[in-house]
Amino acid sequence: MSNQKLFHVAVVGATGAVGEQILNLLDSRNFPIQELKLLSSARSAGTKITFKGRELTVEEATPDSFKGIDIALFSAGGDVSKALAPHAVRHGAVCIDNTNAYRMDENTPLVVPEVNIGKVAEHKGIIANPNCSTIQMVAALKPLQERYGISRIIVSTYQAVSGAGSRAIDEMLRQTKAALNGEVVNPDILPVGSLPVKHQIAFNAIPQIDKFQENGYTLEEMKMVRETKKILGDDSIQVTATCVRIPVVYGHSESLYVELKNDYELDDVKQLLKDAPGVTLVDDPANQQYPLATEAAGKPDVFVGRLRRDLGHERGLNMWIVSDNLLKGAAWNAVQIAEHIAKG
Ligand code: L14
Repeated sequence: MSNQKLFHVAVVGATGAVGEQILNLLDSRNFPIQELKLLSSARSAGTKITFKGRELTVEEATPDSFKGIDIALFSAGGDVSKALAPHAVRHGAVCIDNTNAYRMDENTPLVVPEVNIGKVAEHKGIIANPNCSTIQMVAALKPLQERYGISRIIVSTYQAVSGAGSRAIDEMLRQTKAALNGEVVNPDILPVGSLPVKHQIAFNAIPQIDKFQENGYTLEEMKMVRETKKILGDDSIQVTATCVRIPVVYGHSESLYVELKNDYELDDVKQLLKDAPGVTLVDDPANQQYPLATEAAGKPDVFVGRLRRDLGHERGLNMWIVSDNLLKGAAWNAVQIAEHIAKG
């Protein structure tokens, strides 16, 4: 389309694990770009990145970086979003924020396009991209909520190290090699870079993602609780979560138990999930087919399987949900929102 409007786009956190995927998607989706500005912290400024055959230099993000920008995609951590998104808004940009900074802000829509794209219209400059684990869960739950209603959710996650950034990927690979060589493993980043105590991730499972809160839950677990209610638009849904880091590079997996408000037939649930946008049903136990992180990696969809009724509760349902945490869990969800805005 030759008369399509072209946009001035800024990517904040362009050198990070999510930023890299955002750039890949803007490229492969042929996002209508007039000007692309790559921004980062001072630490990564100066890095060269090639986009559509042109070499771009990453600049340090400052309040003035956003002059003339239409759409700004933030994934450089909550502190950067808190400091700079208001300036981007002041300069007239729409911000799509991948961090935890604005998700629970009442003026900020929290959007998963398959669930609540209509909320984008209510934005006041910032649209929040939900937490990776929450996105894949609500994408699978939305059709069930519409059809049966949801009273309760119990979820345990098995989260990939890439969620904690490219340095956490390096750490996991380095530790794995060291352990296999019989060398000492020196934990350096996980579970939380800014906290003093570190744990080995190679050949391990760490029941801590993000910082602990006063109530004994981690912030990641509380994000799932609060964001799920906000996105599904129902504060009365009971949600409880346990979030665990495992030595997988790409793809979060989740064991989900959901209690529905009305009776269901398993075949109907399967059909609903088969028809749900952005969801792929992989559920064939006879042929040992179910969602796997290795299969989901690099793909945009949310994969659902292992569907089975709770033998002790008629309206209880178990399932296994897997998605690429850097794609649907972050970059793809953000670019979907950007595409919606670009369409006008
Ligand atoms: O709130 O797997 O967006 O470490 C992104 C990284 C949540 C934790 C967020 C991870 C964080 C996630």
